[in-house]
Amino acid sequence: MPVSRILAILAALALPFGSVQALTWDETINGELSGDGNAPTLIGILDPGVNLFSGTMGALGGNPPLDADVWNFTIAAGYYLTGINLVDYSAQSGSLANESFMAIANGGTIDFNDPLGHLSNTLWGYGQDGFGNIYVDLLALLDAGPQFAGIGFDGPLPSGNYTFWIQEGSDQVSYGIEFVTAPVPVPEPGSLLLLGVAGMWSLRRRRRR
Ligand SMILES: [Ca+2]
Ligand SMILES: [Ca+2]
Repeated sequence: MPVSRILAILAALALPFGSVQALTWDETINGELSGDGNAPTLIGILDPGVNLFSGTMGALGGNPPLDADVWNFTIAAGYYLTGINLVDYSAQSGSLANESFMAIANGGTIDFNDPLGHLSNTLWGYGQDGFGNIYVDLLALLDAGPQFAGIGFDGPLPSGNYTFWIQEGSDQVSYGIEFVTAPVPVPEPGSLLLLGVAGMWSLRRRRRR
């Protein structure tokens, strides 16, 4: 078989894996996500790559009952959460001025009434980037928070169990949010070698003294 043919087959095989959408929760198919911070919808371990959550929350005109969506998920050992990306956000009223709320907590529950225990929380929606555009990097917004008290965190979220809560108070909002996981990189042999050389260097310096 010519090399070009083998390469073509390899490329065809690799393509579906490169564009694969892992776990998906669509409220119209998989059911309404929980509205109870003490009993979130249990998602389980997120798949490697993109995990899409889509649904609606709030209520038209802000008339109660307001739909909250809360889900619990686990980042597997050896992985971390590298992104929470907003891929869809539209208000039923057509308003472009909406600001919704989101919060994340460690563990199996999230307290709706006490933000002190939240890992982070903040407003999100239209206009968050200051130019009238949707600010799509929700993880960066949470990283920059908490906006309303809470613990705070830096960088990608490590493996563990988390509960995520989104809430809209004045409209009905349709959303699509991607949770992206990736393997925690292991040091490359080259950098290990460098560390080894650096270690020997410091040892030599110490011995010389
Ligand atoms: Ca919902
Ligand atoms: Ca709900």
